[in-house]
Amino acid sequence: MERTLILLKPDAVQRGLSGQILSRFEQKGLKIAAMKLMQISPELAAKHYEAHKERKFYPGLVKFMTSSPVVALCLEGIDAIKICRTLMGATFGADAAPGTIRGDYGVSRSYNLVHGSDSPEAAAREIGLFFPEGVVKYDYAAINWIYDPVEELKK
Ligand code: 3AN
Repeated sequence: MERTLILLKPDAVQRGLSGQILSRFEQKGLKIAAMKLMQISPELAAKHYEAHKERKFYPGLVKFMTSSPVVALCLEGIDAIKICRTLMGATFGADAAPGTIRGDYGVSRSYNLVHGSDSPEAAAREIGLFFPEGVVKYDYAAINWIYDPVEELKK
């Protein structure tokens, strides 16, 4: 099982799309391992977007991400990182394919609704930043119907 950090960005929350976007991840078969509505501090934004510090768009990105609350999620599943990024679509709504979250709900080159970790290393780092208290451990009732227990869930 792999974990990933997903953020429903301020535009998703303010446009009332949080539920619909979360549904897409849930319906695909990802388990919610942690979830909270939170205001990102400038300090947390700086840590989260450390890799983009020198980019021209960085100040605008931090301003946007700290302007209003986000829904932070830790999602879990086999290949969760890749699956979530496929569901999200290309970075900008204008380029993202129909059927993806960004393709269906947005057109902007700045407001792109959702963040998803792009590697296992980034996921571990980002989950630690947003959920320092840890994730919630529980048995997911659907798991044996999402995956073949013999072929896919065997240890
Ligand atoms: P993705 O979120 O698809 O992995 P990255 O990693 O290339 O995209 O960029 C990180 C974030 O920085 C994006 N989610 C987007 O919000 C923002 N971003 C990237 N490029 C630009 C840009 N040219 N103008 C404004 N924001 C940008």
